[in-house]
Amino acid sequence: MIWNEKMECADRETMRALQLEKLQKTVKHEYENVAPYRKKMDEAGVKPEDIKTLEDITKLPFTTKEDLAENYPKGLFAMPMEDIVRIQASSGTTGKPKIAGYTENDLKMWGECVARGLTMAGATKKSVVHVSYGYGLFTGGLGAHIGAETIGATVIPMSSGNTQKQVMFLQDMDSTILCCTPSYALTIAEAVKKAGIDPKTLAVNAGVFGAEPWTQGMRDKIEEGLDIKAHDIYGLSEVMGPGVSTSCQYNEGMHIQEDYFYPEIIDPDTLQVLPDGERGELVITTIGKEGMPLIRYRTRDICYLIREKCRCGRTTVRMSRVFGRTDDMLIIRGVNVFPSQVETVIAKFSELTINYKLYVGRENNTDTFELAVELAEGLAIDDIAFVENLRARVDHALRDMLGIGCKIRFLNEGTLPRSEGKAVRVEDTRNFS
Ligand code: DLL
Repeated sequence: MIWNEKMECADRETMRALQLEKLQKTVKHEYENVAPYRKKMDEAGVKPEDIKTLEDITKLPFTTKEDLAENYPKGLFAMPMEDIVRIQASSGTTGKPKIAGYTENDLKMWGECVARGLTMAGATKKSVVHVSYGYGLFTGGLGAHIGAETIGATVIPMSSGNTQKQVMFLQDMDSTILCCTPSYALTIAEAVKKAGIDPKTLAVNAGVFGAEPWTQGMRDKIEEGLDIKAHDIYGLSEVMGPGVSTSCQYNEGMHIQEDYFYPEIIDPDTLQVLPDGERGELVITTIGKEGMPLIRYRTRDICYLIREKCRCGRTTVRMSRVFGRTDDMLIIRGVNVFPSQVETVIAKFSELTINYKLYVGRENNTDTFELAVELAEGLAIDDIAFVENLRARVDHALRDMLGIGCKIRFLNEGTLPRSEGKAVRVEDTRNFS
């Protein structure tokens, strides 16, 4: 099923014409109503009338996370407060939260985008959608909620936490679709197992997971642990929330809702637009938002674009999975390391769970790098011969993937704290100031 065939399967020409029209409208709206962005455009010597083709978008200045911080809280709102009907926010990694303001129409658009995504996971009016993303300022809970409501499904607003109760509701309410972070899905899968429940007996058959980077290895574990099909959903608060893109049943990238978001991939150093297929930083221009439109917003998320038509019939451009954020990238002894690379390695070892944590520090002017990871259930940490053999194999695989070595600390299963939202995978105690 496709929620909005007209938009999701539009031919390229129709989509591009619509995008241009909406881009021109957005740029004009932004120029007339958002003083800081008008200033940027004036400084760049570009006026709304200069946007004559979609390619002209590259004439426009970028918007960055710093712009959001500088104009905190409401400086980038493009509508008067009386038209803003909702505020959401995400905890910024640096100081101030990133605030987003929505008009009534923006909420409708959000519902539409998430409805398209949930439909990719098979949701219909008959579905029971169990939402275990956190509710509140975080866009996960209310975002999944508005999408499920738009479809007319039954929504269970669980929010995150109290995992035993999550399991009870999954079982008792015959939930068919689970929405939460991938790391929380894994926590729930573990709890299902611990409760002695065979996942095949649960009604849940699909999951819509996002809000943090995850690997194919993690997906396999979730799909197996809950006996479901796992879909990837992407978004960010300041741009809208979840639903910017979602993966369909073929799981070959996430379909971007292109009639609302115009994507570009840039080289984060040269800021030049990269061709399709090349990995770089995702830049999004919202072309349907009123409350807080963002033009050429640098997400810092690393991915690439796939332009070919998907086997599902949708024609919308897809983005690959997010490999990580430019700011998640660790530079250890001069080598770039993404936590997702470590996760890919760990997932290949059946002797390990996928619960891990990375510790980075500095001793005697050298970076230290340690991986703490749990042994799978039933494996003994005091079996020295086994553990040393495993250590050598994991070490080898990590060196192969990362190009640097890493101290490995094995833990008993169940030792690391379980995630209920976005997992915290890295503790970096180096002081860069
Ligand atoms: O995480 C919105 C969201 C909620 C998306 C629920 C999907 C599901 P923020 O808290 O503002 O918003 O964080 C946005 O999370 O820039 C990415 O770095 C990361 N992220 C979001 N979805 C994915 C995903 C929400 N599917 C930041 N894969 C983004 C990888 C993701 N990273």
